[in-house]
Amino acid sequence: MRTQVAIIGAGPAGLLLSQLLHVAGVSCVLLEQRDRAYVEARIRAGVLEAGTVDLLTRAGVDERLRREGLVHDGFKLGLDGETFSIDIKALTGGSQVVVYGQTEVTKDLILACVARQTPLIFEALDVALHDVDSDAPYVSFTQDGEARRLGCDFIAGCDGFHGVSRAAIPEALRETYERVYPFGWLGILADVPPCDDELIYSNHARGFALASMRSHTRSRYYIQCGMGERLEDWPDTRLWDELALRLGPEAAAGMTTGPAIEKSIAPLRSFVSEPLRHGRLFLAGDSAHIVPPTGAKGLNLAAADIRVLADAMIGFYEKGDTEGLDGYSAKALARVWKASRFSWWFTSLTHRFPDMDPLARKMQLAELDYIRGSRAAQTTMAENYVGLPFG
Ligand code: FAS
Ligand code: PHB
Repeated sequence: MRTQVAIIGAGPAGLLLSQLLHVAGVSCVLLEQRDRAYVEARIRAGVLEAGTVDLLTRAGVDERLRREGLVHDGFKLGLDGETFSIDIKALTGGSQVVVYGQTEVTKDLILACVARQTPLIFEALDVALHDVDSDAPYVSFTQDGEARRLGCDFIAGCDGFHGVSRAAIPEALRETYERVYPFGWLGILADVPPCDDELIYSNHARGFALASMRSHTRSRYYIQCGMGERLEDWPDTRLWDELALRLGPEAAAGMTTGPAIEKSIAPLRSFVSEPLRHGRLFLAGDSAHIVPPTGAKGLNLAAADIRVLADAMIGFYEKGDTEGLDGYSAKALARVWKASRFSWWFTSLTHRFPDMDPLARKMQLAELDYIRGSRAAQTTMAENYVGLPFG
């Protein structure tokens, strides 16, 4: 087998890259270790920046998103049960975000792959990268028990945090930065109407809580939980009660409870691996960086990487231009670090840290109180939340 771009991983990054390349007439093959049902069942992000919607439009997969996505002009911040709004549309001169689950984005992109006959190989096992620093790289893998080889010009490592691509960059050439947070997020998905028409991020003495949604009839909630907590310690009733406490009486009054259709615990970390390129290998998305989900940046940052990488690869094939490829890592990392900073800051502002002393708690409450009364502070928050302009 041979293609122009071998893409490892059929998450949002790999799938989006494949469709942007398809639209530009560049051939690619996607290698995904899991089966389609597993990939389409993953419950993850819920908020799309306008830049991500633009990319999905360019890839020609925005029809259902525009029909079903919920356009939001703002979100709420809660402080021990009292909430105030951050009017992102007014504060950013018109920018909005769209609430549309990553699960749906993935399904739309896979349907486009099928309709356009983009070679998407599910259950591709034992994927390994070879000769990435030569001009003839290739990927080996196993399909239906058969050893296969995929020759290519470039490899896009879109295989997430636990993938194999990042390790194909020699350790001596890699610099990694990591912070593991002393808590996780326990999330619940339920077919009940949301408690508010906006998302609510709540800092409560008992811990952080987030009220989100997937539609007018499907809600997504999270609470901060301890590192060692187990799902079996959190029956639905206990989780609904805790959410009502942490989100406060107003949100609780609007809350409809119901059986979880999904419940999971995710660890939180900040992670960046530099550089994003080695020879003919380019990393994008979670294979290169992880942010705590507080700022709703993970999926959007993956899309932002792909925007730069797709333009660079298309520029190479259309004009023989290598400038975009040579500048990819630095350009993508500039945005990665700013989004990582915002995600770390928003997490620090809203979560209870086990080692937080009384002064640190007072500082946290003072910062929230300052944001409540400052247009300048709210503008800073809003412009990061909607996604910084592309340089
Ligand atoms: P992904 O991890 O989504 O995709 C990588 C793909 O590569 C997977 O399909 C995997 O099976 C495949 N793969 C891995 N190893 C492979 C191998 N060796 N060979 C072949 N294929 C391989 N972001 C937000 O913005 N908001 C959120 O609320 C949010 N919540 C999250 C909750 C959880 C539990 C997690 C884990 C992440 C969350 N994120 C959130 C971040 C998440 O949405 C990621 O940023 C997003 O999935 C990144 O997309 P990809 O880079 O494509 O990586
Ligand atoms: C979600 O709906 O899953 C979601 C929304 C906003 C966030 C994080 C997660 O900041």
